[in-house]
Amino acid sequence: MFDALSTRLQDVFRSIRGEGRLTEANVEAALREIRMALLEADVNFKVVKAFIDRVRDRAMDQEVLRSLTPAQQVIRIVRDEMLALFGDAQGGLTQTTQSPRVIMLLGLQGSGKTTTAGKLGRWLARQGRHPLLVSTDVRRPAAIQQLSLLGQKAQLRVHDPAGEQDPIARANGALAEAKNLGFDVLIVDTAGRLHIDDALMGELEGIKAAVQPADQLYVADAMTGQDAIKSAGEFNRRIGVTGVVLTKLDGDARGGAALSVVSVVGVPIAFVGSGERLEDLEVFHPDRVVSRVLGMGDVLSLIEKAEAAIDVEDAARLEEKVRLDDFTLEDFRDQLKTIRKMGPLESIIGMIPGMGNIKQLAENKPDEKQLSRIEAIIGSMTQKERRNHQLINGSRRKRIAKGSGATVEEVNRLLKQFAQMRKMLKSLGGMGGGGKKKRRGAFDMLRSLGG
Ligand SMILES: Nc1nc2c(ncn2[C@@H]2O[C@H](COP(=O)(O)OP(=O)(O)OP(=O)(O)O)[C@@H](O)[C@H]2O)c(=O)[nH]1
Ligand SMILES: [Mg+2]
Repeated sequence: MFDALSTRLQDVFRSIRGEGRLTEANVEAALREIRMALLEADVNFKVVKAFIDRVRDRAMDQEVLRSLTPAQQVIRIVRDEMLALFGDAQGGLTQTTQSPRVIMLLGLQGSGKTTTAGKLGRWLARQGRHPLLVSTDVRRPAAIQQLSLLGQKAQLRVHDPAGEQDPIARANGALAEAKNLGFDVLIVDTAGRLHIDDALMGELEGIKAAVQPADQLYVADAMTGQDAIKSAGEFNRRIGVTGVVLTKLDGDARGGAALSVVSVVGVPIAFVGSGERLEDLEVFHPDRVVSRVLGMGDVLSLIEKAEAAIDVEDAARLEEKVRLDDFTLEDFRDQLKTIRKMGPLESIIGMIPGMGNIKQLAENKPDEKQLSRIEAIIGSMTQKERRNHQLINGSRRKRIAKGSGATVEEVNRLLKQFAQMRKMLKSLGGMGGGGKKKRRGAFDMLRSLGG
């Protein structure tokens, strides 16, 4: 989402790094470029002006200009000020002792409220919480059913008294059920409107008064940019908003909305949604986003994704196999599956520092289709072959190629890659000497990418 902004800012930084000494004119030129980049990324113009003024104030200091590393200092100032745009608040839910904790989702039509309800439920369940979901959207005919389907998919309980058409009664009923059955979170989905209208506000006020949510999350479609933020302000004035969920950041939203929310609305970004799937929800971490925008990679998010996808016991078993030189094509296939669970390769590559803006990577990146082909080839091997790749001679290669619709060259290439990977894993495993302490070696490897 921040690709264009990120590329432009990195160009500016590269050009000032190229100057041995920085003059006021250099800095002013860089600031002009940064200003344009932010405006083009759809950051609110008032926010941009205040931001540039603050950076200029600090960067024009003679101490900065005459220091030995003026460019680095300017870059650090930009980074600090960008972080300051997000205030002190971190993402996630508010602190509360309320039990059950009630989370109410608000927002315009189609912004992603219902989807976010399902995602949040899954996210909470994964942390050992017991969420109950309820829809109060009695306006759109299929809305209640949509939440029930999502609940089924995420294996979450949805409160749905058949025939109950009063939003407040539905919310009250859900709260009572949560208390009776021991659910510790209640997620209340609400109806959306195309525009803010008094009927909707009245309804939301009623629900709020009935269930008294600890979190009132405003769900905003990032693709609508500044408009989304304007309505967030209106909802905040009339109902109250504790945090914003920015959805659809996977699309071609320019991301500027994210940099403007706190300054314009005065509430933190709690979560971001980056896809239609239930797992496409992340707690918002300002520092990571800023690092990403400024091209410092987003290794922490990458590690979290890896940790969510990789089972620790599996990882330990795998390391043991590598150590014993017992890593087979079957394991190789499992690894591919794990990588694919982490999401589209593009988004993973984008998080690795220094990789985000390598242009030719776009052409050379291993694509999803290739991965499916590899899986197909391994799939048409016999179990014996998968467990002992050395068995796979010429005639077996031909048979495997035929069975998977691949060419013999493709099979050869795969076997060669596998042999290389095996060797690489072996040498990596060898360095640590194995043993229990190196259990999470794969994560350490990812971590080391950041440092
Ligand atoms: N690409 C993408 N699509 C999303 C995301 N979040 C939601 N959507 C899609 O946006 C559409 C609308 O989502 P809903 O969750 O139904 O939105 P809503 O706010 O509940 O809509 P109403 O109930 O009609 O007000 C659906 O097609 C979702 O799949 C996201 O983060 N990325
Ligand atoms: Mg909905």
